Amino acid sequence: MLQALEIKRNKVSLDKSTDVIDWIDHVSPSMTYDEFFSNYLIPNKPCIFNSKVTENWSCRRQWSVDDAPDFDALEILFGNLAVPVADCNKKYYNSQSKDDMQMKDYLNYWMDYVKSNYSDDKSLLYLKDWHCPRLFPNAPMYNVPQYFASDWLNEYYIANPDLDDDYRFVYMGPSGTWTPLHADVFGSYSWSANVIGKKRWLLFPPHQEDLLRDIHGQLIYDATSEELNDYTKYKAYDKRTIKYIDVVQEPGEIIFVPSGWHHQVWNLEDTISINHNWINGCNIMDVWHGLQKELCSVMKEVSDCQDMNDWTEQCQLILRSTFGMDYYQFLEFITFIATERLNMIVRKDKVISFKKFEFGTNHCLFDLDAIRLVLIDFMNDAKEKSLYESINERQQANKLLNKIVTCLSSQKMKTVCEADSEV
Ligand SMILES: O=C(O)CCC(=O)C(=O)O
Ligand SMILES: [Fe+2]
Repeated sequence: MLQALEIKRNKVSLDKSTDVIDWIDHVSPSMTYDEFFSNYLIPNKPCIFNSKVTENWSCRRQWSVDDAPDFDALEILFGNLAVPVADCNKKYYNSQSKDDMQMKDYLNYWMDYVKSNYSDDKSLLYLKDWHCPRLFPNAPMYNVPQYFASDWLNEYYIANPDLDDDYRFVYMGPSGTWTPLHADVFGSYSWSANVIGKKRWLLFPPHQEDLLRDIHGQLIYDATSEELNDYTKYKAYDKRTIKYIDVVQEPGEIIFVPSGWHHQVWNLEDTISINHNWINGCNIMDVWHGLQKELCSVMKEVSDCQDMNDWTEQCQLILRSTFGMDYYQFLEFITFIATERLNMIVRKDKVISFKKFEFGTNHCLFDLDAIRLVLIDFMNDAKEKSLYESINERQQANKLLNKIVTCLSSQKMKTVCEADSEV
C-alpha cells in the first residue's frame, strides 16, 4: 500500500527569512507531512523527532542487546564485509584519516576498547559513511519516515543502479568517537537516527561558520578547540556573539540537519546511527548556488591556464573532484527528477519514493517550479561562463525548460477553469 504525500502549496516562494535560528524544536511524529514541509524544510530549520518515530524499526531490536550493540548479531549479519573506518585521532586535511577494515576486525577492536574501559592508550576508531542499506535492498532494517521522503538524491541513485552510489549510511562507534566540523555534501540536508546510543550535536546556522575561520579562510577542525581564542589566528571569532545550538540526541530520536548548517558531532555512548543526505525542491536552489560558487573558485584558482584550449572542461573535471558533481551531472540529475514529475502530471504515472510513498499533484508541481527556477539560472550561468554550447549540445536544457513551463501553465489554466466551473 502506497502512502500519499501531498502539500498545500504548488509554487516556490522566493522570499527567505534571514533570521538566525539558535534553538531547536523537539517535535512529535504526529506532525503532518505538510507541517514539516512548511515549518522546517522550507525555512531550513532544524528539529528533533522523539523516539516514537523509530519505535518499529527492526534494527533497533536486531542490532542491540540491553541498550548496547549486540556484537554477536552484528558479526553474524555483517562480519565478512569490508567497511570504511576513520581514525578519530588522525587528522587528514580537514577530515579524519580513513581506511577499509573487515567488519569482524572492527567489532573485535570495539569489544577490546570497551573492555579496556575506553583507555586513552588505544586508538579511537569510527565506522562511518558505510553504504549498508544499499547492500541489503531486500532486508529493510528501517523505514524512512514520511518527512524525509522527498529525497531526490536517493530517488535518482536507486533508480539508476548502474551509477553505483547513494546517500544512505550507517555509522557506528564507541563512546568518544566524533565527526569534525563540516557541512554536508552538496549543501544537502541530512537526517540522522540513533538506533542505539546518544549523540551531542553542535549546529551552526548558515554563515556563523565564518566566525570559525582563520585568517586564511580555513575552517577550524574542532569547534571546541582552545585555538579559537588565539586572536592573531581567528580574528572573526567572538564567543559572546557566535550563535549555535548544543543539543543531545537521545536513543531512537531523529535529528533533521538543515542545508548549509555546519555541525560537529560526538557519540556520548556506544552508538549506531542511520543517516541520509538528501536534496529536494526546498534546497535545490541552495545546492545549485553551492555548485556555481565552487566553479567560480575553481576558475579563479586555475585562471593562469585559461589559454589552454580545453580549460573549461578541465575546470569541470576539478569541480567534480572538489564538489562531487559537475555541471553535466547536475543537469542530468535535475532532468531525471523533472521528467518523473512531468510524466506524473501529463501521463498520470506515479512518482514513488522508497517503495512506499506516492507524491500528489501539488508536490510534483512544486518540484517542477523549483527546477524551473534553477534551470533558468543554470542556463544563464552556463552562457556567461561559455559553457552553454557544450553543456546543452542536444538542446536538452532549453527543451526541458519549455516542457516544464508548458506543463505548469496548462496546469494553471486547468485550475482556473475548474474554479470557474465551480462558481
Ligand atoms: O554522526 C556523526 O558522527 C556525523 C553525522 C553527520 O555529520 C550527519 O548526519 O550529517
Ligand atoms: Fe554531516
